[in-house]
Amino acid sequence: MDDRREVIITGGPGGHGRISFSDQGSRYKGGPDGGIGGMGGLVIVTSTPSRRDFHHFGHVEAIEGNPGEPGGTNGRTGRDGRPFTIEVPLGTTVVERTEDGEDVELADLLQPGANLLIARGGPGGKGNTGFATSTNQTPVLAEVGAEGEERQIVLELRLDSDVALIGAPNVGKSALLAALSNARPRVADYPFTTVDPVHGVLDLGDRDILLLELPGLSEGASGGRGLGSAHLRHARRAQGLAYVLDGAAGDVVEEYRIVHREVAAYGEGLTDKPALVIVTKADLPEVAGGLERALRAVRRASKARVVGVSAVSGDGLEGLRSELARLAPPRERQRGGPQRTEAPPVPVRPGRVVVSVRDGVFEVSAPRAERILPMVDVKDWRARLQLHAELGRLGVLDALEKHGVQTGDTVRIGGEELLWE
Ligand SMILES: Nc1nc2c(ncn2[C@@H]2O[C@H](COP(=O)(O)OP(=O)(O)OP(=O)(O)O)[C@@H](O)[C@H]2O)c(=O)[nH]1
Ligand SMILES: [Mg+2]
Repeated sequence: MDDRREVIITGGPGGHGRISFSDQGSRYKGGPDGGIGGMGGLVIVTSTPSRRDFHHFGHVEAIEGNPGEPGGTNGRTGRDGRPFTIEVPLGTTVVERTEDGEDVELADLLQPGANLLIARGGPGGKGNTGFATSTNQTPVLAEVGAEGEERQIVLELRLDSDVALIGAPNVGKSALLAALSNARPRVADYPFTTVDPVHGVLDLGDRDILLLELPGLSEGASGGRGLGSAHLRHARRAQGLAYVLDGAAGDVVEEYRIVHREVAAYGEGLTDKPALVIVTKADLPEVAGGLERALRAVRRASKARVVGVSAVSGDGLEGLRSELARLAPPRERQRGGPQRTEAPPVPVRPGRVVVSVRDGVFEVSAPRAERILPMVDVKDWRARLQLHAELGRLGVLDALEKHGVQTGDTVRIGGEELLWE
């Protein structure tokens, strides 16, 4: 099951501003009329029952919103980029990994159509109209659109359930699920038969309980090896945990300890959930004999309620049903219409001008200037002059002079290189 993804999500880039004059026939005649670029498109994550996991992402590791359209002539603003929607299965938790490596939960998408605005698009660039001043009636400068918000995102599917069945491989979880519910999972005499979590509905007469069998946990799984502990994410929405132990495996107390240790190592409060322990395969003669003693020992070790059952003979299943009912009392599920949420705005890079000199090259960080440079026609002396004046207004010249820039030096602003004149 493809139940976890790391993706970089970026809002659409803004459209570029336009350089244009009202009298197209003769260059620079008439007033400037180049419009502003459109806003980049939003990126939205929405949950839908039509998706079961994230396999439809394929190999995608980065998702970018639609770009805004460039500004037009006649002062027309470019069209905004259309919102882009990412579909995820119900039960997806959206987590942002911040720059300092912290994980922040942005939303839990449980309802069909619940959505999260995850990345806003960048604003469009100014057209040359925006550079007109009383002394410059023929501006030939414009800006490129700004980048959209960028976030490093972890999408994690956490399946819904009332009770999660947890245990070592091959202990009889699937056989138990089949005996209790409408589910018909594969039961086989080898470990890791169940590779994906399996749902089953247990009908209590007056209500249903949603059971979820997790694939077998193996010792040391939480150490990152194997898939064992990754599946525990699907226990996070459960009200209670049912530990399934193989009565025929020998030391059931040790078996309980191993599984419980894995659950504790996963963390996230799983061990704070109410728990029930089930010792199964009680039909086997070697189990039946010592069953009462085994149940007592596990009760002492786990401090939980403990039942002995057999999926084969059906012994103890009635009692187990009432224990499960008690473990998962009726609860209010989140209801109502689709929820809409918005991720907090990503802080914008401060507009400050910073110059650093490396290997004789003057590196300039100046967000405003960086957006003008790619649009400059360096073969046009007017454009070069106007750029110079604009760099003065933006404080870039002062900063460069402070660092001792001289004619002939290389200056890098954003991705663009200039020979200083
Ligand atoms: N005698 C007896 N055998 C059982 C019982 N429950 C399960 N088994 C047997 O134990 C083996 C494993 O059963 P499964 O239900 O597949 O075990 P599981 O825990 O789901 O295994 P994985 O999905 O591989 O982790 C099978 O051979 C079953 O027939 C039981 O109550 N009594
Ligand atoms: Mg199984």
